[in-house]
Amino acid sequence: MKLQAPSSRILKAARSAPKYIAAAFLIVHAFSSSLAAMALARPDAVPPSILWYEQPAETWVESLPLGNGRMGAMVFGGVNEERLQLNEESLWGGNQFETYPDNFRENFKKLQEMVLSGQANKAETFGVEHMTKRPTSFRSYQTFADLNLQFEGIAEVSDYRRDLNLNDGVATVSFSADGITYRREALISAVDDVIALRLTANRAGALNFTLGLSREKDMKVRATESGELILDGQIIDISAQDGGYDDNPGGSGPSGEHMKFAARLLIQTEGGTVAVLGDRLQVANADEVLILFSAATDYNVEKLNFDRSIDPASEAAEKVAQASAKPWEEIKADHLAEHRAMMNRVELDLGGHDRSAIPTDQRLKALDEGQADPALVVDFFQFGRYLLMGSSRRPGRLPANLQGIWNDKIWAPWESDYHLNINLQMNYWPADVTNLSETMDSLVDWFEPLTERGRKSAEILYGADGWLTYHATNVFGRVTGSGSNEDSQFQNGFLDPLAGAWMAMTLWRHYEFTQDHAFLEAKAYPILKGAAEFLLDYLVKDADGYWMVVPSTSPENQFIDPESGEKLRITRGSTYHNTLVRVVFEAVISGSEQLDVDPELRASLSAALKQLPPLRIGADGTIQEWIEDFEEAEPQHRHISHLLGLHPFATIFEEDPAFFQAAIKTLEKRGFGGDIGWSNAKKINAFARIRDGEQAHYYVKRLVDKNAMANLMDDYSGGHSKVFQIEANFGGTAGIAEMLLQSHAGEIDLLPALPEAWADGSVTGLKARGGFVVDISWRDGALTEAVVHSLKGEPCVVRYGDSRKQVDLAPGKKQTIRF
Ligand code: FUC
Repeated sequence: MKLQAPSSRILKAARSAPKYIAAAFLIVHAFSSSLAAMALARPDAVPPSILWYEQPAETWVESLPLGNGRMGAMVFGGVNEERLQLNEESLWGGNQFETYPDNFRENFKKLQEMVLSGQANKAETFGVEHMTKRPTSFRSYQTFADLNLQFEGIAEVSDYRRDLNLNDGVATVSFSADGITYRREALISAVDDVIALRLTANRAGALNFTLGLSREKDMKVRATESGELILDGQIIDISAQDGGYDDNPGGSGPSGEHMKFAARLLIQTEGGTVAVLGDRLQVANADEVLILFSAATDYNVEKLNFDRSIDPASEAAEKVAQASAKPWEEIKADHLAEHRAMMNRVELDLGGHDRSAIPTDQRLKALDEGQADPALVVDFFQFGRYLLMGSSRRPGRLPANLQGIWNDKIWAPWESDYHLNINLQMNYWPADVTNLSETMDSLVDWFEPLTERGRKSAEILYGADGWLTYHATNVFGRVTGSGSNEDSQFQNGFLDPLAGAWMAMTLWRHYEFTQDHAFLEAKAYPILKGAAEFLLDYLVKDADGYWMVVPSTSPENQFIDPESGEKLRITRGSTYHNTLVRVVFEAVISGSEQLDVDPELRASLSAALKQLPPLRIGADGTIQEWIEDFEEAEPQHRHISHLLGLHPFATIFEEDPAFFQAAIKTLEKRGFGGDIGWSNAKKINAFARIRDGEQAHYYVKRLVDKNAMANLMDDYSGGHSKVFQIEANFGGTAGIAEMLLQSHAGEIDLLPALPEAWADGSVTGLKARGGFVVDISWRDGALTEAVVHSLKGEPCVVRYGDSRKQVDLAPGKKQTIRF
């Protein structure tokens, strides 16, 4: 049996490393920012990534995102009407509740027997009928409000420009009219936790507008003489029977008076006047204006629930009051310093011509018409990093959801929830490799209490130890199966109690990158251990003596049942589930060794590992998705869950050519898979692991060209649906990094999948497992040199093609390597 990364050279070394202490953590972090500063000081630094347009956004998917991890804004840049659509990370409809189907344990046993005795079609019908319960789903993440500025009579506009500087985190709109040049700058500061909008004009007294906050429901707003807008609200959920809207046919939970929320806005002007105009403010003849806004709810992540001891109004008011004591220049300077310190850690140059003088939407169009534009790929890469910072970072305490933090609807597609059968995992693929490790903090803040709730679920539903969570969950920590109706609740939900275990592996990878033993001990290991304990109880021995997941499924894909000819999902021991059991057990074994704890558990897991069903190759030469060589109902299905062992895990690898070749065939057979953004992103990563730069690049182009909308956010379905889903942005960014640097196989692997289109280039600041930061430059498709910076003093092997070099560096030291 092959072990995954824990058996690698990097991690073998890590096992003998001394326990990590908090002081060392601070030193390493200080050091990594000094590395970032070094990278910035390069004389040939590439220009900043700027998305820019010659016209205002007409639709939401053209507007430009700002985010500080807790609040988000989409800036439209209209001339006579400026709109900022606003979000706060925790504002959800609904409340905390679970749906436990009646007699679940009893019925579960019956279901297992049906599956084990080959009655899959009967089992599926039985499950949908007897192991589901209404309400099958939950309510949605909601838009917070709109900030609207209404100007009058600005006409004959020239020199219009709207841009988003990713390196600054500032959106700017500027134009001239009637001899006056107007300028608006918007940012969301993580330092002051406010949204700041600064308006100027180059003629005194030229700023005249009204200003208001609006929301479809559940709030009131009041303007005050001192230039404030006071917004107070509480989400009132009305049941479908009473005429309320419900997006889910299976129901979305109780009605009632739910989350409280509030916002405070303060306007400060130089010159002119501010007056109350109904529920709006009216600014007349001002020279300069600064608008400060902050929003809050009574949500408490530690409780995964409302907390009526929190007063959102005073939280929002306090943030605005504190920021208002600072001049704009200071707010902006503090924001720039904080934002750039994270954003500028990675510089990427993929060669090609400088096309930054062409607006982004025109560059996208030219790309579609066949114009090469590697620099636009760089913008897309950096935009993914920007979005992750904007939606998963302190002061935020929640992970990036299906839309990060940006949603303009009261009921978003898929509730904009946390989806754990690919989406939330993909959100965090770029976190460590693109040097944004602290974006993991907000994920962990939410995930840890979720696993506590999942313990109750494991006990009630299966009488099992440990914890579980299913494929869809929310800010209230939902840990019972969810789906839009009974069918989905069973098929996507209850059939996949391993979705949370997959997510837990994200914490393990974070540990592999950071080598942060304190994190391993306090967070990753206890969570993974709970996942393994659940799995030990959940597995059953089949007639062949294998430990099996029964029932099992492969996310959202169906096979043709050879008995009944029906399309089914229910089976035993899918490759997806078998892979997850394997990697979780291996991680817990490795973690327990490194922490020197739980020898008995380690022994049980090691014994179970030897009796997991083997990976199988089907008659057509592809990796089998199911334990039997079933015919796939949809051979090009968007999910490729049977290749988790290729990526993100490493149980299918080059040195095992039979499975490696089968993985290639599997990818070829899947083909486009409907051109879903995240599926294309997944294929970039998979082909990068195959070391096939051309195929990986093909999917990069597909993603940027077909799936990215005018603002570079991902269109879920091939550029036509205009439904934003964020994970393809994140998966694409991670995939581009994966083409340039890999470290899953115990080595630092340089340029493993470099395509011809990126013949000359460089990247600085990517991270590798084992505690390394790596800079790489290349020319004519060949490595010129790499610089390896060691953060933790672990030994490592650096690979380029088939050549390898051993590198031993003390913490804080670096070495230039040429092959
Ligand atoms: C998974 C995917 C869908 C969609 C949804 C939010 O269920 O299969 O394509 O991305 O998540």
